[in-house]
Amino acid sequence: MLAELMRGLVVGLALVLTWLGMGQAAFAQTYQIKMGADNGMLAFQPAQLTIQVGDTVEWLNNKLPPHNVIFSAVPNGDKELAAKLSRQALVYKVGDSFRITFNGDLPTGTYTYYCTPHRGAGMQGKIVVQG
Ligand SMILES: [Cu+2]
Repeated sequence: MLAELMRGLVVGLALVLTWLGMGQAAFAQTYQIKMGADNGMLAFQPAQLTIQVGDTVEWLNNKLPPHNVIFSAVPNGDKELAAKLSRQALVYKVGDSFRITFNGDLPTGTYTYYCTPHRGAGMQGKIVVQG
């Protein structure tokens, strides 16, 4: 009797955890950052973004190319990760995009990045990933 009750509890708990996991996936969002603002400024738009673990960021080549995304700082000062996430290649074609999903493999915290050709013009951005 007790064993059956325990088994029922375990199955129930597993179902709830599965449901929670599915819920998280269902609520994961994709955010778009325009490279080159709509108003013609050499900027990422939005320049600052706060997301949750599991969310995806898409950089869209919007205006005034070429652009790229070089991570200058990532959580824990992980230079290897910064290099891995960076998109060195300049994006020339308007409408092209690339994405990064900030899943559980990537640490929470602050990611800062810039665009090489327009760094002097202040084209930089910040993403805060919350757990
Ligand atoms: Cu740029």
